[in-house]
Amino acid sequence: MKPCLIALLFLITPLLFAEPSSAQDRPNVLMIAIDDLNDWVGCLGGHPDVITPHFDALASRGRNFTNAHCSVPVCSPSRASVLSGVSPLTSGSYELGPAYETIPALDHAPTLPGYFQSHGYTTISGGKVLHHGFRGRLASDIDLTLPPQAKGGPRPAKPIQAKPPWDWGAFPENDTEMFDHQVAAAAAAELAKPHEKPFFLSVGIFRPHVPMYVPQKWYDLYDPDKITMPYADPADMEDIPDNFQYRMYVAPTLAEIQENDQWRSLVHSYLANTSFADHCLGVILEGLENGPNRDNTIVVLWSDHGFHLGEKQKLAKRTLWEESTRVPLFFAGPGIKPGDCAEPASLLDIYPTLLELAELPENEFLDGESLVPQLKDPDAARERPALTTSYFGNHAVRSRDWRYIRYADGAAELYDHRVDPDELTNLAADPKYQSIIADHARWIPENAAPEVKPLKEQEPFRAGRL
Ligand SMILES: [Ca+2]
Ligand SMILES: [Ca+2]
Repeated sequence: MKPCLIALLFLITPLLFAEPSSAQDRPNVLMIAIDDLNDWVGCLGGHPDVITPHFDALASRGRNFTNAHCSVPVCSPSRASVLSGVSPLTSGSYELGPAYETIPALDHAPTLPGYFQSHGYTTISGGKVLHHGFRGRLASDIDLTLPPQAKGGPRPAKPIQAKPPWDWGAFPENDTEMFDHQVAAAAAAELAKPHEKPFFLSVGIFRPHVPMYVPQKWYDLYDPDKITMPYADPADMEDIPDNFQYRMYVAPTLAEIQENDQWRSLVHSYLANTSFADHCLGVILEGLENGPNRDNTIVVLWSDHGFHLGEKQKLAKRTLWEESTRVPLFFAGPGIKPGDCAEPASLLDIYPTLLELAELPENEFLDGESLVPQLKDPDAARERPALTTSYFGNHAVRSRDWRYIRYADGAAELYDHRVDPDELTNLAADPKYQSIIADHARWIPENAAPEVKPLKEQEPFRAGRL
């Protein structure tokens, strides 16, 4: 090469790579995904009895987004939206079934780890991050997959309470037998090591997802006779449209659980499983704390959606109420000062936020909006509410103070969270709130993508499996 060309290359190279720092100087990312965890976390105040010291410690050393919501209240589409940054309203993925790599709108949308990898990061992943895993054309997005490769086990030889997956109880004997504990320990070992390149480590904890099996010691944290039961007065249902009732076909109904006198035991189990998930978080964070990456790692923790434990006569997910949409969302790490933020946030915002924190360029697919202004100042206002969609055409719009729900048939609900955090009084029919409704309704999309149907081989996911 001629000397003048070399000189020219030296001149233009910094322009070609207009990113402000070299890959070597970029922060690591630790992304922790919890499965089916609602706001029953100490620092979110969703349940007065829950014991979650590690969630609370992480939230208090970073930004706790107390008004964060999923874009779809069910596993696979929620996770596909977080990992692609693409809204279900763009992708058409509203239900269990279509895997990331089978959704046409995501054909060229890089996964979050894949995008970091293409900018010089080592990618490590373990446990349930994408619902169907990083497979097919996504397999190369992950450099190192952590053991164990199976999810959610082990399971007892015989059901304890009910038919799996809707079973729960004390099993196995020790934490170290739990797959979640094993993946947490493997992640901790990676976090405790020096790495040559910056890393993007994603780890998924399966509990409190059903079947809710955890060792007895987690049940022993709670006295089942003294735990606070969710508010589930049938009268709460009188002021809401009934068009969403028939959808809840996967989980048992509250009435069935109550007939079998199992409701208290189920709530006890969810608390125990949540405390076990908290234990796994503690294992992961201890690895980070004791290693060389502590001061240069951004931590983001989220759950894929919430969970009903009897509120509005419901168990599980898929509704457009607070129990189903609200999730923990914390960011911690270099430059992030502690404090709560009550502005609405969506899990879709994780992707653009991490890109901005790591000083990587945005890509063209992202539907969310960076939360960096709120990481700098928790009082920085956000105009955009959090939008949640469940099945095609049903939407919830959550602003700082209000939840507005509109179903495909036009039926609506409106709740004032300043005075009604449990969403007991539907104000949608009251003429004095019509301007509030109009202000929220303008966020409901006119042209949501039609639903992507699952591939034939994925039909079992629609047949009632969680
Ligand atoms: Ca889930
Ligand atoms: Ca009501």
